[in-house]
Amino acid sequence: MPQHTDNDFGLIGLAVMGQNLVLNVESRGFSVSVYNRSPEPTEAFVAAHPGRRIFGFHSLADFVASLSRPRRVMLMVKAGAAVDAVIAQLIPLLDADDIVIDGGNSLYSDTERRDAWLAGLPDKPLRFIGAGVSGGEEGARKGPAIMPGGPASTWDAMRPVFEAIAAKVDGQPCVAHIGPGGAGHYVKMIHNGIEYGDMQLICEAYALFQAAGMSCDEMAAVFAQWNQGALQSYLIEITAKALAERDAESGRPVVELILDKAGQKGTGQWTLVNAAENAVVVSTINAAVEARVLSSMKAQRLAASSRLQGPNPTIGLARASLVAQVHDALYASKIVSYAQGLDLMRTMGQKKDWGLDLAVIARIWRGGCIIRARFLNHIAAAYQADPALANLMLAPFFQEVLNRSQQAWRQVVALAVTQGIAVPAFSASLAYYDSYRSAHLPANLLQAQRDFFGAHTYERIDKPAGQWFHTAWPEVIE
Ligand code: NBP
Repeated sequence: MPQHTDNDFGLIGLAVMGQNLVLNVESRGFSVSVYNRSPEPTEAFVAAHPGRRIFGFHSLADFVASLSRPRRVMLMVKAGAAVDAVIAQLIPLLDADDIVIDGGNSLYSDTERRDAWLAGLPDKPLRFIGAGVSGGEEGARKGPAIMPGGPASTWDAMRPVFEAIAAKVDGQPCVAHIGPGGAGHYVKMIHNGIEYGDMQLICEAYALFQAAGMSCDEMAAVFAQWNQGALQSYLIEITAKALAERDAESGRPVVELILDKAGQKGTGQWTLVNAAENAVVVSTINAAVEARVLSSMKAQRLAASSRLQGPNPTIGLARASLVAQVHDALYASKIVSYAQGLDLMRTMGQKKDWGLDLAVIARIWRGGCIIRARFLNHIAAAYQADPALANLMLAPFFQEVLNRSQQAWRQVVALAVTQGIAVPAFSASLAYYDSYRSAHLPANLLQAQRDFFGAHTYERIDKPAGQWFHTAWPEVIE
């Protein structure tokens, strides 16, 4: 393989994301050194792209030696132990101030640990960036959304490359310095949680349309039409395209041939764990993660389907009314899902003192990433107008949409419940909306129960806040 030194950028991990990122970086005028643990992908990749300034190495030492200083080495390897293994191999080869970037889907707390590890190396502190990269294969090649976390000085050193390779919306790159330490990977985790919510909400709309007897082609036309309006987004667009796709062998819609068992890789679950740790409600994302879990229990569901009773869904509503109502339910639920994800980011950002700018985060999510959508312009505008916004639902634009949509949303959830169609994300979102807008909740009775069995005390509506009372409740005779 041709050797070349003084290259601008190094990338380790030539699976689907790594290869496409390298092609992207090289196409913006940077020379790139590449290395992969097993040598075959390196050989094949370099051979497949002759004439490009991509240089493959079979030795990590040669790879490192081929880079200009400070070296910029990006890892696109499997998240978890592989990242630690590669970093440990790199440390003896790098010099102080070289920059290591982890572009995989690492857990933010692992990123914080690695940041401290590299910054704390006694003889030669290294700089570390944990960068969330979203957009899948196509995004990596043409322009992903990038969420880098780490010291501001390291961001400055990486900025030219990141801004060159990121997606652009209205001429602005879909990348910005998110914050220190694990902030970038954290924001990518929330992005993925929100992605889970968006996907599940679309699937619930599909379930209702299916129950109403709509064909995949009819549904594809509805989603394509929705993609021209307020719901315009990458996920709605690919849903329309997926529904229209026919199997070459049988001529049937491909979607109808796919087994209804969803997979997941963990970022949705991480979001739930973090939400629980911070006592923030992410019920739409929770419903989405749990819907995937329940879908994966195919054998149990099949067995239960002949034993547990429910109605046979019949949706008599006129097609146009159903489509309009489901549109509104989906839009309103989506607003709730984003409100919850943003609330979690705000809470965690404050706790960690990350200085997260939610307007900037919404802005960089507008392009390149899986949740890219027109809708994000309104979120960016809402946080720009009011950075201290307590909840997205209260921004004037979203308040108006929710007030306008709530009736149809209720009708859709009621219809689904009476017809026995599970719509966990629609219903969880609506319950959040109704709880959040309730001046009074039944938690007074809950406090009575807590005080009854545990003397946990309660505040009273007729006394100043902060005064705590206990009642001598009657004894329970067993
Ligand atoms: P994978 O996540 O499938 O990882 C495969 C790569 O990791 C290969 O290059 C492999 O080398 C390398 N690797 C492994 Br596995 N263990 C290693 C070790 N101990 N030492 C060195 N290298 C090791 O690749 P991917 O799908 O391209 O994703 C890369 C990262 O980007 C992941 O963190 C992923 O979560 C994230 N991501 C993926 C997508 C997507 O759409 N795929 C989107 C956004 C983010 P080998 O060839 O020698 O086995």
